[in-house]
Amino acid sequence: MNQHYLDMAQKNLPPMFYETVTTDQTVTVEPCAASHLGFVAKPAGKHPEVLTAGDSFVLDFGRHCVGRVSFSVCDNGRYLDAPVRLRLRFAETPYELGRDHASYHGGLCASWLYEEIINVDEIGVTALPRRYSFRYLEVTVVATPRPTRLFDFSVKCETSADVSALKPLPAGTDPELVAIDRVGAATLRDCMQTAYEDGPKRDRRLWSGDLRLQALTDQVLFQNNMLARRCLYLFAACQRKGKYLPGCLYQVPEVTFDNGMEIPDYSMLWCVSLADYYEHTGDAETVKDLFPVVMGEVGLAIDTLDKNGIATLPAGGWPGFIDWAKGLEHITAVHGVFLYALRRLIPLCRTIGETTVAERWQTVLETSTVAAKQHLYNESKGAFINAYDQNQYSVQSQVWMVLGGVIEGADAQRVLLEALASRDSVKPVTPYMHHYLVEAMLKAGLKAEALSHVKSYWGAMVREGADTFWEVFVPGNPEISPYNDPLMHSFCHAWSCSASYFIRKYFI
Ligand code: RAM
Repeated sequence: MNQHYLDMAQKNLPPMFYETVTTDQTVTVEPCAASHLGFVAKPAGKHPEVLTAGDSFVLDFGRHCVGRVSFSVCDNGRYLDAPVRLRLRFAETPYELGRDHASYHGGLCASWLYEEIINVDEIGVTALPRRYSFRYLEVTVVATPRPTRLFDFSVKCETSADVSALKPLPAGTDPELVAIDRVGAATLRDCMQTAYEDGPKRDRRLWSGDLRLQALTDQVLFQNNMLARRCLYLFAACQRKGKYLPGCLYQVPEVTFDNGMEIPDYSMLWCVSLADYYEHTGDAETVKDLFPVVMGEVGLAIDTLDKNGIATLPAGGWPGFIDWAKGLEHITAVHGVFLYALRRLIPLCRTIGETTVAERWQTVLETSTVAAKQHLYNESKGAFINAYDQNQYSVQSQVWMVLGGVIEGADAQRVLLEALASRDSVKPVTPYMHHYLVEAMLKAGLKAEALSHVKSYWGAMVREGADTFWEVFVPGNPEISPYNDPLMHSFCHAWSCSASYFIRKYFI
């Protein structure tokens, strides 16, 4: 670990902001075939104050919250004759309460699902030690010595986003965009903790691919440059020789990461985040300080180009991420990410006086762009394919070839629109990949299509009642899940917040 980078990360630990949200309102959770996730919440008035064993209610805090919960207990005596035992389930969506946790059949550990049995020993205020990410709280009285009163439920919300910095959209903005932006901002706010977390429910971790979209969107929302700088330094501290940056890291008990994890496209996007950061802040000092890490990451990508000049994927690590679409082949898209990064990093080199590096990378960019046209484009199909794998045809490959600058203008428009319309192509499943689809549309000059995609894709989640944007969303296909069970999904997932970026940067 690089101690200087760790120290810089520590110096940039941002202040936290707190807000208390209280409620006495409840909902009932009901199956609803018309809703995407299959369950809806219906208002059901105030919660009962006096409860006995077996009683249960679902509190609605009225908004998505990330924080610590407290409540009061009393049974009209001066002491509890025996502990009050409660079962608590927290949920970001009605769906998570509609599902019985025992039916969970996914791959990730079930302990991510919020479920607590707590025993209250004394009357007065009970404060729960864990941080939860939720809107709904189901309370069930498992056992109580006498009829018990439960009241004053509150949550102290935590975020490193200064919500007072958030500017309202101009009067007259399309109300649909206002609604999408509001949900985007709530998503980012609740993922902004001591780092940009991917999801405060799960994984509660800093991922470099997510970081890129969070920091970019933060530039148009809360402008927490300190948090962006901290996250750049956290990854820099984790650089290893001969390997790409770990895709994610943990902050506690100390900064650490999984040694087996390297993700080539995420590594390139970490470098792009530094370029984004510089363009927004003009902070050349940070760029110079972190530039050796960029040199190492880009140098590794260049050194491992194959004989055709195409990116190779690390053996043993992740074969690239790109998207969670099942069976997705990565090489063409990863090569596109590499070119995209070079295009952003060459000007960055020049601004800090690294002109020789800039020239060297410019030559690589040119030869690697030609290589992509020669080896990854299929003339008879008129599209990019994964020529190194099974010739898979995907939207993901077209998007990254457009963003990498391999194809431009009317040709770029054609490959994108044809892949989207095709019945044979692999389609994006995450809002993360949809971000890059919209970015590619904008680059190709498809501004009207980009706007209508933001409205139809992110807007569909809003129409489904989302308070925050979801980790995975395929309209009409709620069962799609990288973890083999949507119950594990994070429903406040940072990489989904970037609709706000597009709205504020391009559509108002
Ligand atoms: C998941 C998380 C995270 C993402 C990785 C690749 O575990 O959702 O956001 O970056 O996958």
